[in-house]
Amino acid sequence: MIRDQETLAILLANVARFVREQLVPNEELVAETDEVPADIVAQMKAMGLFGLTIPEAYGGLALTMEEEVLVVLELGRTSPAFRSVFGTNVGIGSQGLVLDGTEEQKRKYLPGMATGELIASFALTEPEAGSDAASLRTSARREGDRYVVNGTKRFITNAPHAGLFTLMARTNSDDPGAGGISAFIVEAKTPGISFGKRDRKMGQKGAHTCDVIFDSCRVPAANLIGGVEGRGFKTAMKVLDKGRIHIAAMCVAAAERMLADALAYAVQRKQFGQPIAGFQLVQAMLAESKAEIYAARSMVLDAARLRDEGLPVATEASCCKLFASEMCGRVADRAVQIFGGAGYMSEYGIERFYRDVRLFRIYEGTTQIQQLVIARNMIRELGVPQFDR
Ligand code: COS
Repeated sequence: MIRDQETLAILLANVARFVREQLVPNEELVAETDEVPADIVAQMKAMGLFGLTIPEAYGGLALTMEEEVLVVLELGRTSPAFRSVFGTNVGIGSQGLVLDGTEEQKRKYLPGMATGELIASFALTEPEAGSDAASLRTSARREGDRYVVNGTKRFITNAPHAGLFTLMARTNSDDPGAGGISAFIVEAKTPGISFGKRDRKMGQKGAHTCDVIFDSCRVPAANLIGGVEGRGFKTAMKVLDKGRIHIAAMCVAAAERMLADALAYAVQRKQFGQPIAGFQLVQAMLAESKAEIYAARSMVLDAARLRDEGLPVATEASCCKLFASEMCGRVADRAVQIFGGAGYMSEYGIERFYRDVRLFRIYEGTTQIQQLVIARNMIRELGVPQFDR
């Protein structure tokens, strides 16, 4: 739902200019140094990017899902690592609190997240609990006015920079499933938290992940999100519904960028006496990519509008993430193909995108998890008794 077309247009134009003038020229530097320069992070803060989705009352821009998607469609036209700097504050790191936190919790933590002073990470995945998130083992045992947390979280985006974690941990050891899980806000400086070394990854240099280890870490009971035990898994799933639409928009934007680069290359690169864009087999790759991007863009905007209307969008979010991330992978593959030998060479940049976008099919739920969510929801909607749990 777009609230004010004029203000949104200014924001989108500013973001597009920032991407074009500041981010794109620094893509290679970030890939080489594995760091986003501090002055770029400072500009992101000044533009309010850390607080895109945080309610205005806590200092954010309170974008609707549709507005957020439109911003991401601009932001994503560069290396995905740039978005990661503030991505967890906009999405998975903050939204548990926004959706289910108490007023007091929001007042304490959201303003810092909105300015970017506090980096928020989402700590769900564990060494033995990836796709099967409900099987997580990190425990939070109540002792007086504290919970004692023990366990290890894995591949946690922005953990090396985090000021706090939205942590999912098991408060009820008698319930091994989703119902035994609670969500907490845990400050990164809490004694008992330590960090693994930074993971070395296939791509997305400049975006950092690592293990987070909780060893008898004592978290105030006041930091139980919403103040109620056993709701953490649902909080995580709701956060991921939103996150999956956001990531799908990232996929569309990255695919648009790769296609633009491939098209620009195809019209200047000559073989057999003419630009390769004149050959129908190359045109087929361009056209397939264009059509698929258009389909994904339409899906993402539709799902965003449905969410803004307050409708449940778990199925649509998974459809978007499934289709857009797979589409992005196909476009990346075709873009490398259109570049030919140059596509394999680092200096042309397209192989870097090819590696960077591979993650889209994996994080915030693999393609296979999206398929499972969609099909299970379809079957449930039928209400056939033998499929009832
Ligand atoms: N919104 C609100 N509630 C939801 C929900 C959603 N989108 N999805 C599930 N729930 C609820 C269910 O309704 C159920 O509650 P009840 O028992 O009260 O009915 C509870 O959560 C458990 O759901 P379910 O039984 O579907 O859980 P499963 O363990 O069978 O499977 C999947 C859940 C596989 C879908 C989940 O674990 C998942 O998404 N895994 C991928 C995790 C992921 O994306 N990780 C990426 C890393 S984080 S960046």
